[in-house]
Amino acid sequence: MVKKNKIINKIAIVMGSKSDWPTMKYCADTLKKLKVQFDAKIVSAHRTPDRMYDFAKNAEKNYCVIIAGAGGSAHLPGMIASMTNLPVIGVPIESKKLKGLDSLLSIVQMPKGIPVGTVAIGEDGAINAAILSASIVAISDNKVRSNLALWKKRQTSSVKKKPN
Ligand code: RP5
Repeated sequence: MVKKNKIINKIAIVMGSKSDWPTMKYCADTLKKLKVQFDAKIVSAHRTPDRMYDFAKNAEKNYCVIIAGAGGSAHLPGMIASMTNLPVIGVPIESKKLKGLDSLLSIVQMPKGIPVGTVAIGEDGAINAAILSASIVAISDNKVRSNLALWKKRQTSSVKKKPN
């Protein structure tokens, strides 16, 4: 994202509730490891609709990617995607009652025209959302590109050839 010839390489992590933070913290921790700048905020589609509107309408001024985590009737990623041109990655939070299947289906089944890139339920999805957003930042940021390459190299070398 380029603003007045300045590249914006900051990510926004938003979540519907404080109760989503234990999952979304994996996302934040992964971005920290990759040395990608981010802000984390609580923005609820249902409980704070004005905050959501204000965030989504102004996000392009400060961010290049939005990661939105939500659980249950998880409308936050899709509603934000409807109000911005930034890429939106949706993280389905593992809900208590339906184990996150409700969150996954709410986030992934967007109508054509309003995409949300949806990752796996819970911790794995939160971590992958961070890596995916870092890949987007890496298109225009060489430092993040090399951090990401190193992180992947370390991951590969950590896989043993034998189970014992
Ligand atoms: C969603 O409702 C949030 O994203 C959260 O996953 C879920 C439950 O929220 P709390 O009742 O725990 O605040 O909006």
